[in-house]
Amino acid sequence: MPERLVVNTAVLLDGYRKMVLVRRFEEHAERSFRRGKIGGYLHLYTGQEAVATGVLAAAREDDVVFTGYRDHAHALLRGTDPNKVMAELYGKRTGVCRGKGGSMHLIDVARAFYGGYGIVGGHLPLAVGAAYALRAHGTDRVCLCFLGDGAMNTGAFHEAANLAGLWGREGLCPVVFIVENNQYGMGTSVPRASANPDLASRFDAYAIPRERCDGMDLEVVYEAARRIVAEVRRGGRPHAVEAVTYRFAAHGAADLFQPYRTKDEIETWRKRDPILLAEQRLRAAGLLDDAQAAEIAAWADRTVADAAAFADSSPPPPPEDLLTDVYGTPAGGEAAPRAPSEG
Ligand SMILES: Cc1ncc(C[n+]2csc(CCOP(=O)(O)OP(=O)(O)O)c2C)c(N)n1
Ligand SMILES: [Mg+2]
Repeated sequence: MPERLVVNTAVLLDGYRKMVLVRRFEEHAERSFRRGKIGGYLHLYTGQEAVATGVLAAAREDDVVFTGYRDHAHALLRGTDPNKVMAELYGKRTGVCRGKGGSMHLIDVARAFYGGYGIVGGHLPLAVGAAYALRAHGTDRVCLCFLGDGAMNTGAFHEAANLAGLWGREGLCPVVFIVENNQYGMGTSVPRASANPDLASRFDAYAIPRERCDGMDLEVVYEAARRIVAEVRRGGRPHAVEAVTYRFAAHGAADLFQPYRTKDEIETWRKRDPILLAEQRLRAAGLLDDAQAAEIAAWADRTVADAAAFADSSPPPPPEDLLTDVYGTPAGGEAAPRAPSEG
């Protein structure tokens, strides 16, 4: 039983509810993928819930968020309607990207959620550029940039981290890098892929302050994020946190046999399931009983069932939408290319 006191009742209880919703959402998404309702790729967040939940609870609504392709939770936690997230996975017109982004490319600009990227590390330069723009435009908004352990081995990471460190000297790069170290990049463990597996320390090369936290513990993540976000907002300088976590799910829905890890390893991490930890702590503090836990589970199941029904009954995008929302129309520039059918 965890000995720590509950540091923030509202955050822990609200975060617990949200983590249960994310877990149920992902479980349903996997079933739908197996039944052929979701095409393409599907990467689940199961096991990592405390990271995005804790960090985003510490952010302001107008702070901007970037992540990779394991992005369903980030969209849900940002407040995107679960119906629209599910419909996007189903490739339907009612999806948050009108059915043309899919699981890996969720974007909800109205909630300052800028995606959702399938190219590993591809979002890092964008996030750093966005952070610079936020400061250059005189705002005090910060950019929250989630990335995987694998993304740290891409060239884009080093370019982005270098510019963040450089611009940060002038207080012009308010970005928080949140490394979700879930121990694997596809089937390759961190020690097999990284010359220096101490991921947090790799930010030293770019003069970016860094730390590591327990990514399975919602309160620990929240407390770290609250302090870091406040500091980054104040100083306009980047900061990195490596959240040590684990994905219980396969890499993607096509990763069936997982020969790269043992059942024992998964079971060991499951003892620190972030939802279990939060639940134990809430119960120990007298903040949750069986009836409330059942009510939360039922609410999550209902929300997910409604989202699935909405997605199921929604139409796919019509063929004439093929090229809409693909290219922008630059101010004063040429219009977007027309669809072939338009001649
Ligand atoms: C540039 C690029 N290289 C390779 C891939 C193939 N790929 C997809 S996921 C992945 C692993 C990424 O691992 P990590 O960043 O740790 O994220 P996680 O899947 O653990 O969330 C790779 C190599 C890709 N999508 N993009
Ligand atoms: Mg990883």
